[in-house]
Amino acid sequence: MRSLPYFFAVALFLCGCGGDSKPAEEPKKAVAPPADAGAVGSINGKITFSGEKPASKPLNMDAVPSCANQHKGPIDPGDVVVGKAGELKNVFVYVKAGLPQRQWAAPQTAVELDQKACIYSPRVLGVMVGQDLAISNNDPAMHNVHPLPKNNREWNTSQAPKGEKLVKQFDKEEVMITFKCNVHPWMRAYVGVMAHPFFSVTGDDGSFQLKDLPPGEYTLEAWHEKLGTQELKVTVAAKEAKAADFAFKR
Ligand SMILES: [Cu+2]
Repeated sequence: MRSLPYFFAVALFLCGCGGDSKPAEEPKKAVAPPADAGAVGSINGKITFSGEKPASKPLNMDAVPSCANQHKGPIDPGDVVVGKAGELKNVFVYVKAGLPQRQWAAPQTAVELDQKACIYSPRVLGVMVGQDLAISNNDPAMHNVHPLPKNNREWNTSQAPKGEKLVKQFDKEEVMITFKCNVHPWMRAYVGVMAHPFFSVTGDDGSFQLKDLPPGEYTLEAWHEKLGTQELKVTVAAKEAKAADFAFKR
């Protein structure tokens, strides 16, 4: 038996009625069908750094005791974080080219960005176009969250100590949007906005993973705030787990 919604849909289609005439919606790209679990592959890699680490000074929060009091000793700016074996943290890795022309649905869950001890955490993160970015202030200090996009709308919003979360979205792709805070000049975060879900940020071990990729020939880009960008061409076959490593040098 046909369901009631089916009949309504047919009736709407036949008469073309739907209330007041609205401007025609822009044609949308087809939504990607659910990935065929048997055909997708993945790219797994490690990002390393070798050479002389770019100089960076400890952060000076002396002017703001409520920030400084939350730290002991020199405050690492966190801009170039390299492990013992050269593992490079906070690299944003994403598929730059090669994906089929589809619209990829953004997750319903928010990506979290925290401000703690007057530092953005995480420092580097990715979010999909239209996905919620939920920004918290866990400090006893007022912050003013201020992204500096080139391709999206700029805004800045004050956030009271331990205040309500700010929930924001970006509507265009952009690699990367720098976030600053109008109150604390040292604060930085970098947000990559992607129209697809194939991106990753390296952690302490320098590794990244891009999962559930349709088979294809891809150009990956690895972005680092101080060390620049690198590209790599990678071909992924069905069910293949491909290795792709980046090596930053100085
Ligand atoms: Cu701040």
